[in-house]
Amino acid sequence: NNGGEAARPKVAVVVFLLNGNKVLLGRRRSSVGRNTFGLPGGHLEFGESFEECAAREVKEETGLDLDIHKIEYLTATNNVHSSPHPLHIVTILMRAIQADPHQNPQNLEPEKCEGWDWYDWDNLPRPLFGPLETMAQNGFNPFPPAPHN
Ligand code: 8DG
Ligand code: MG
Ligand code: MG
Repeated sequence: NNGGEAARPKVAVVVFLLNGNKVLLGRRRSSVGRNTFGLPGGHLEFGESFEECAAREVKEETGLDLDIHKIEYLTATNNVHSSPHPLHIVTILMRAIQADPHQNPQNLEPEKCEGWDWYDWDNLPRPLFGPLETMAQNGFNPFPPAPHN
């Protein structure tokens, strides 16, 4: 399914994993967005909820366990990529926190990622993956509003 007559959009679920004022990012080795910094996440599997997919992909890619009661839907994007091959992907963006904030991310899919690290939202690494750069430029912020006193 590479964009021919019968191609259909795909669904991805990606995760803003928050730790204090930091977010987890890794430099991509996948062909789409190679060398850019992206979020953990991947394709929705048949029968999965967004939350299940978020927890599964984060576990597969980083070894980190999410607090399943604190995985939240934030927004969705609809992106058509033409290179390196045609790809139409609807991406569901979730927010999550770790079950154990002291767990360290592991690079469990090194063929797809150079490694995971925490970055300040106000000092993001560049280049960001295109759809994420667009969101950042549009003023999107994945952090919950500060509680007022
Ligand atoms: P899978 O085989 O594990 O299911 O997929 P993956 O290899 O982990 O897929 P991915 O490229 O990491 O993510 C799937 C798609 O999600 C990707 O092709 C484009 C879309 N996507 C966005 N924004 C982001 C982002 O910030 N990070 C990631 N990883 N994917 C994103 O639209
Ligand atoms: Mg992935
Ligand atoms: Mg994956």
